[in-house]
Amino acid sequence: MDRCGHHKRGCRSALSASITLVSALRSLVIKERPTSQRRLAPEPGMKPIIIGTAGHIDHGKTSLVKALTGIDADRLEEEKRRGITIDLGFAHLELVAPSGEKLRLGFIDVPGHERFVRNMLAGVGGMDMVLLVIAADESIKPQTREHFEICRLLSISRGITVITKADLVDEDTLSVVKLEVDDFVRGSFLDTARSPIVSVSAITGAGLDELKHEIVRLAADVPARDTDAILRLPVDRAFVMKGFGTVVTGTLIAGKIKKEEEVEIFPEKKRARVRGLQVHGAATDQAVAGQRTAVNLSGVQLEELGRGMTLASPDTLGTTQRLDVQIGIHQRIHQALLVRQAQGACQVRLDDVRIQQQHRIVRFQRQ
Ligand SMILES: Nc1nc2c(ncn2[C@@H]2O[C@H](COP(=O)(O)OP(=O)(O)OP(=O)(O)O)[C@@H](O)[C@H]2O)c(=O)[nH]1
Ligand SMILES: [Mg+2]
Repeated sequence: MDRCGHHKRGCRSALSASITLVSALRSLVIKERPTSQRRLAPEPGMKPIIIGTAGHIDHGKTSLVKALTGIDADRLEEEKRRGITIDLGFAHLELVAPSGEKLRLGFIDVPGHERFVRNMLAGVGGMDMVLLVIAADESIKPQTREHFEICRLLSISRGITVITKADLVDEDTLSVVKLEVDDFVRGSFLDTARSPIVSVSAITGAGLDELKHEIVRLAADVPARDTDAILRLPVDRAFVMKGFGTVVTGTLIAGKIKKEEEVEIFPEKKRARVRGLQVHGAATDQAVAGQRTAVNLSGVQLEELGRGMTLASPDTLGTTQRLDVQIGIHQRIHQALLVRQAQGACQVRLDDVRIQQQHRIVRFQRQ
């Protein structure tokens, strides 16, 4: 790709704006807790923030999470063997903002490989902010675009663009990549007028402090989640843990969950008891909205659980056969959207992509 010429025009002002922003933020002070304290149960009053990664394969998402938190989010043996992320990975870090507010950052690391985009999709729901990771030696690639569009379609409203592998390129190349990225995110939730571009190296550690400053700055605007609302925990993993039994994990998106309480698993409407709870790997009696939570359940088998289900308080949710669906189309897809009702089935067709359900379209309205 010719990185020069085209991108050199008209981008200086945006670049200088981001430099001004960065210098203004240097006055922030962040206190980091020693590693030995990081597995303690979160203190009450600590603000939970969920941060997701996004970006092309091998652009350094997992390495960045590890450089920030010290935790390797690639937990599967196959991931370690192949050197790629396959499924969602998790890590956490506590920071204290200059205001004294304590932040509990939960990271969700997603795979960049195009074949695992379904797993990426399962991770992005519930994120408070995203780190869009772009490698300095490759710049914008297909899954950079795809993940960015997914974040936009899911209305993620906060994020930071992180240029990784800054140690692999010279200053001139880095500047050109920044200009390309500036152009790419213009007009979006990552526009440099409100979201910075930070360049880092997971190898040398360069830029990591600045990135933490920016995370803390954005975290201040993340609204607190409603801990008094009805408990809802969408399941993103279910597994059996030796000596404990069935465990599900997910981001608690509303309400709170307590040890020993009864929960209902939707849509199966199966009841179970909360035998144990963990937040970021530490045992606790209660988890609140915004926290990454693992729930040890009794009265339910692994086969009855899976990604996509929701844990809630008994009798608080209902299942339905009628949905209002708003279909958003990826900006770069120009093919016509075809929605039709055929033989009692609803068919949504987009070029060669088909979504077919044995349900009926009651009304279709084009906006
Ligand atoms: N030189 C250099 N190498 C890096 C840096 N960050 C990551 N790498 C290397 O790039 C390769 C891919 O890094 P990962 O962190 O696994 O990339 P990823 O984006 O998580 O990859 P997927 O999850 O498979 O999409 C590894 O060999 C890393 O060591 C960096 O800042 N500098
Ligand atoms: Mg990875």
